[in-house]
Amino acid sequence: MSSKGLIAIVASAAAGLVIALPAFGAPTATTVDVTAGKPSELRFTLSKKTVAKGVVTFKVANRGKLEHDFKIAGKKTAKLKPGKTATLKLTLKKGKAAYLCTLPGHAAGGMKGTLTVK
Ligand SMILES: [Cu+2]
Repeated sequence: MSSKGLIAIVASAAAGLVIALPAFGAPTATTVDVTAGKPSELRFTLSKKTVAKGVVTFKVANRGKLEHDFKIAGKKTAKLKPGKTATLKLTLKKGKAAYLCTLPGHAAGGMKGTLTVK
């Protein structure tokens, strides 16, 4: 075989490896979009009601007119001004994970809920 042919084989094998790598390295990460303040001010809307146990990333967006935060499993975002976003990454265990907004009166007004972790 000519060395040119060998180079072509090695190059195509390398290309195959590059394509295959993302599949190998793909994390089983879960992302949940959390919208605060919409459809009503003291409500959260989560893109998922159930997640797999393990690392979960919450992408929190404040779409309301008041400040809000998002607390779950002992971790919380900073206070978010209207229009601001934050990311909260944590490991969840199997069970029920309660979430809430910690600003005074917000959870009592309905800004809370439960996420099921399977
Ligand atoms: Cu709030």
